[in-house]
Amino acid sequence: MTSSYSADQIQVLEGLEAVRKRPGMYIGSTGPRGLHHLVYEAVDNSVDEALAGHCTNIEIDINADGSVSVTDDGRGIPTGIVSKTGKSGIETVMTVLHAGGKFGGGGYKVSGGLHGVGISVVNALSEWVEVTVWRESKIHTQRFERGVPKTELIEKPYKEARTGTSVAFLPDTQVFTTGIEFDYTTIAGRLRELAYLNAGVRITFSDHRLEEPRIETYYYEGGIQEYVAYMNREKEPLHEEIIYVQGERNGVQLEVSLQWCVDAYSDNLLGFANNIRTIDGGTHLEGLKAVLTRTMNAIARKRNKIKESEANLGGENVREGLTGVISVKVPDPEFEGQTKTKLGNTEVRGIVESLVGEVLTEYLEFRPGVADAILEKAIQAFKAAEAARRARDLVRRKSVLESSPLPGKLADCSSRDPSESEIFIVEGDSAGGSAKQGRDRQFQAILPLRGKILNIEKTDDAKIYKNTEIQALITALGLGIKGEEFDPSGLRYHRIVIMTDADVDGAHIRTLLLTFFYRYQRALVDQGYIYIACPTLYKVERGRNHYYCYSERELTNLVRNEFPANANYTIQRFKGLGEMMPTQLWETTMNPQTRTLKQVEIEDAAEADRVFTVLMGDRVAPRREFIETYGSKLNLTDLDI
Ligand code: 0RA
Repeated sequence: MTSSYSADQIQVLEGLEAVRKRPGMYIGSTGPRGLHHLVYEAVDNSVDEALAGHCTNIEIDINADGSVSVTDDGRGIPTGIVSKTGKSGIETVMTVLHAGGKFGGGGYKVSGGLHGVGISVVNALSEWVEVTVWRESKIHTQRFERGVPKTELIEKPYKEARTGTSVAFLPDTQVFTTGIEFDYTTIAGRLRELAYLNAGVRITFSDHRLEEPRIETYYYEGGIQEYVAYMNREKEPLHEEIIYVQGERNGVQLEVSLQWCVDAYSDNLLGFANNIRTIDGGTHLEGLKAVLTRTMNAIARKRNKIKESEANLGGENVREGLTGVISVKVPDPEFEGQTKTKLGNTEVRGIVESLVGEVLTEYLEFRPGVADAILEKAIQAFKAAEAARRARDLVRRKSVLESSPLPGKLADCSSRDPSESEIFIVEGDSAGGSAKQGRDRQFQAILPLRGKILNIEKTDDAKIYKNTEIQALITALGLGIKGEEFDPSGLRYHRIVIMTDADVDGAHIRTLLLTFFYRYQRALVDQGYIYIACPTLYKVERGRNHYYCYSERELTNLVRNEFPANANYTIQRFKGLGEMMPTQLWETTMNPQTRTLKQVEIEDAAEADRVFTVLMGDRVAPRREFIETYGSKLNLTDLDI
């Protein structure tokens, strides 16, 4: 029979031969994904018929033999001869690549399958296909095997007033290397999605491979509005009514539905183009995001939710907690990217922006409560993002801190060996002066602090870093970022000595510094780097001898036990470190041979934590309670340490 083939027919056969030779080019793969594409391709043809307004029911059956039938109640594939191919419409649709949209009612093929290949590809890759068309009171059937017609188009009278198409096919085991078994859940998922995307189309799915067939129907009158409601079913909506936009411009059909939720923080926007899920996004999603940001900022300013001087809300702030579906139907879709799941048509962006912008603005103008609820959520998201950004900046500043010059008021030691170096943190400039003159500059550094340092317990991180005294501390000591893992190699001194006056103010400053070390870099305390200097309270002179006493008791003991009863002596009480001569300060407080240093230890970490919070935190009541309970048993110094 080969000799009777027309040129057209030869082309047709070559077309389907090409599909069989390189199936991956047409259906993506010859694995399970490609196998399931056959079903979707067949269903898409019926969905197109539904979208053209001619079909309301689509039935998908996995038959007992593993074949699949897709049946609709549309107009039925035309049966008359197509002049271009010289064959019936049915045979043309089944054997000519991309024949789907080339003849008939002039409408475009919207669904088009992932690769827009048409049902002839299903035919090419199936062991057999049987097409049944009910049309003009007749039933038409034709059988194909591996793309080749095996029967003529057979027509018989049909009494019932039925129209429609049924395509049954058994995938070719020669093509699908991983088998031809269909997965119920995979198909069900796609069919449900299609039902949501095409409101009013009833899709019935049955699996007859089981003794008891499994049958499910997907039918959503509300379309993508119901889709959003379904996705948000477990969440608390910020506004009851789902926002819905529908329109058409320049042949592009658009549908959008949106609902924000209270407790959701990420955005969940699904994009579809011609019923295909555009996983990689594209111009429709870009347009939607842009118009959402622009519209919500415009409303925010109009409703005085953000002031003139303030920055715009970011897109991701506006979309926080948003669930949305955008579905566009484009006459000539361009799918881009590796997986062809990104919509490329540039005209779509502007169409989405203008249609959604108009409708959303008006919708929210009439529902100020909804507008405010969405804006409030977005503003909260904005603030949270700001806080997060600040925190990140602080981390970035780490390098700035590390490389920033040592504070001018630091009198550093000559040694560069941290293990032998010590730093005295001194209260006030005058004490600082004495300490600088009295120290052994080889291994002792002095950092005078002006006034009281910030209470870190009551301050957010941003303020901590802005404080000049704390900046000086951080850079002088070579500390890292607050709370980050402690790196002792950066530490410039292995003895950090707090040297404050032996009075109430001195005790307070000491407490503030301890709180700082404990909260900023707890390891400094835990690993024993922190010391407290014990300045002398009294100088006792008797003849050519002098003595230093660190407490009242020491003074009493000295005078009572060491001196004869009639001894002449003078007692000098130091009010502050600044009153001491540099040599006195050295001898009494700084000279490793004669001084007393207390190393700060934390015995009960949890308790220490609580005490710092109670004593240095914001809440007055627990602090009062603590002092009332323990105050009488402790002296102020104990309390402060
Ligand atoms: C081309 C033209 C017409 C309908 C169809 C194709 C059609 C194809 C499929 C595939 C599965 N179901 C289908 N339903 C319809 C329009 C024919 C006319 O104008 O009557």
